[in-house]
Amino acid sequence: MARSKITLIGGGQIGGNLALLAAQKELGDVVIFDIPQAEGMTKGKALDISQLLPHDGYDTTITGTSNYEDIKGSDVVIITAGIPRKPGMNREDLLDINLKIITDVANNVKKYAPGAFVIVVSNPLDAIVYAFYKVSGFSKSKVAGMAGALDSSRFRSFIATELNVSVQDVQCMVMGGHGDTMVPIIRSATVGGVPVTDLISAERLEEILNRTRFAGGEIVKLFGNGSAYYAPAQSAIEMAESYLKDKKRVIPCASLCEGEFGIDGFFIGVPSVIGSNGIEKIIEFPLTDEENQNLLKTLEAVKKTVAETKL
Ligand code: A3D
Repeated sequence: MARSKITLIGGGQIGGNLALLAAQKELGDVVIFDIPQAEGMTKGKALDISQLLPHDGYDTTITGTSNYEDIKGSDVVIITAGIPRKPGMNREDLLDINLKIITDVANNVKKYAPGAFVIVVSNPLDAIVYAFYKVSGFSKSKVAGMAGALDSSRFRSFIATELNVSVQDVQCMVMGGHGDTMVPIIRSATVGGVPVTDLISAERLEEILNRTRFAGGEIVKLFGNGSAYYAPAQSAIEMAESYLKDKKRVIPCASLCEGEFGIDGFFIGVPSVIGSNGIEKIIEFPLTDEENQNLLKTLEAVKKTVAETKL
């Protein structure tokens, strides 16, 4: 069987880590694409990663390029092209620049990789994934935004640290937009099957939730020049892997809702089944009144940023 082809549009901090993870998981051959000014960097990263593969015997080819022809026939395209946040910026501050970039990227992905499953990571996520969908004309099942996977894993890591238990046994789902209005579904959070609400006080849980809401900003402040990249890369790879291996994992990601949870025409974080047909299904379930209200709040925030795209 021929190897799959994974294209990374944007070879910066997340892009480089995506290449490493895709290679180490042997998901397929990897192409790192970036603008001509950054072509040397993509080629350098490709060489550097290629040279670590013999240690554990990963068989994959990694190339760097600034020529869109090289992305032809990609099975998966992960987009991180754009600029990240600096201290004092919120995700919405990135809209103008990243919107121009995603328009160019969407036109080229449409031309050279029309059959790919596309995972958008660039911020402001909910608006940029919407813009990609509108400009590319891809079917809704082939476009998803990575956010909920990261927000959920942040929450899971904080809970595991709090209780000194394995992260593997902590489950939780975060819905909604990628931003301060994200909606963690606390009643779905469990530790080894035990509801987290039986293990952690309501006050302490609220503190952990707040830390989750601002976890991206916490890292932006510490870095001083850029945003998180290890965990975002891992989260996007989880989505790509589920698609390429038809795992049908249930991952919270920004999927186009058309009536689900009462939302129509917007990408928003919802539990989604990812298999070889892309976003195969959104798992809908009844929300409590409070969760519903919080989801509506997040929808308002998403609508506002999407309106600014004028698409
Ligand atoms: P960075 O290291 O700056 O990499 C971005 C890369 O995009 C750079 O190498 C640029 O040269 C490249 N680029 C710019 N314009 C184009 C273009 N037209 N075509 C192709 N490549 C281009 O940033 P990063 O990797 O740290 O972050 C990338 C994006 O992900 C930013 O928008 C972040 O805000 C976003 N991000 C999202 C999350 C989510 O959870 C959604 C988390 C962390 C970062």
